[in-house]
Amino acid sequence: MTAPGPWVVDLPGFPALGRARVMGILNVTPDSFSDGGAYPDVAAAVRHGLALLAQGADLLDIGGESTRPGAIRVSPEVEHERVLPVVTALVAEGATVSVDTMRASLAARAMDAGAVMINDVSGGTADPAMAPLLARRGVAYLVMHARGCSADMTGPAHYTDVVGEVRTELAKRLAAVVAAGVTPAQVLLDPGFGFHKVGEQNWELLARLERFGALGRPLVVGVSRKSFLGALLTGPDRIPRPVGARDAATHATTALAAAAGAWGVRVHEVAPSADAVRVAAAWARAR
Ligand code: PMM
Repeated sequence: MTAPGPWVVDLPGFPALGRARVMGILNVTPDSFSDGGAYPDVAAAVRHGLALLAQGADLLDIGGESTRPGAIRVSPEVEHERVLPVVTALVAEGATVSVDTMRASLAARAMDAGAVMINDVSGGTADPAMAPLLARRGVAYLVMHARGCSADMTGPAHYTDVVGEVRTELAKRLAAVVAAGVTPAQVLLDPGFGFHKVGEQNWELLARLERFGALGRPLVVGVSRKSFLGALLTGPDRIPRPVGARDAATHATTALAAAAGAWGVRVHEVAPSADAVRVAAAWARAR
């Protein structure tokens, strides 16, 4: 892109593509809000991962612990059992794999199995061993903004300036992981849509992505199928658009985020977003 956001930079293991990347979501969980229970065994999960790659996913984000509002944490053993065989199989198929986990024990084993990114929705706060581990391994570390755990997603969602406060809090998380030895060049940042943000707060963040550019790191946007899209598309019957019918809106946000310079988008349905990132890059090149 000739008009990139300042956060479009190379990361270890991820040479520049000239466009935003599409991360295909693979939740190996019985209870994630949109695709929970969809892949009951390793073979089904691997098949879905391969389908996402065939649709144009640049990388897969594999998670074994739901973070939907109200979710209760699973044991490390259960999370390991769900995730590791799927990571191993998809790495063997040549996939670029990110693992969505807050646990250093799983992150370590996933990296041993070939994962090249760790996506930590707690931004390094859930497990004090996570940042030092990433510091030793040197792989890409996606640090997301949240204000606590998923048990209560709305209680902490009080902001007077959501963009400014999320940016300041993300800057503090970045400084904390760097203090633990992570190099800034490893880090990607994510405002954490829906995580302790409600309704309009998500739109304000999406409309001001460029303000996160000041943090100097690549930005990932994860809004796929989230409830603020459902609320936007509430029908005349006043029923929010159900989770399974929010993909078109998701792809519209992909184009907006990519045009704003995001490094990547995290989506459930890949193919239309793979087109949308190319549209955004062509648009940006022609500006
Ligand atoms: N959202 C979810 C899970 N993991 N990771 C990042 N980096 N950003 C997100 O917005 C994010 C995430 C929840 O959505 P899901 O249950 O559909 O995966």
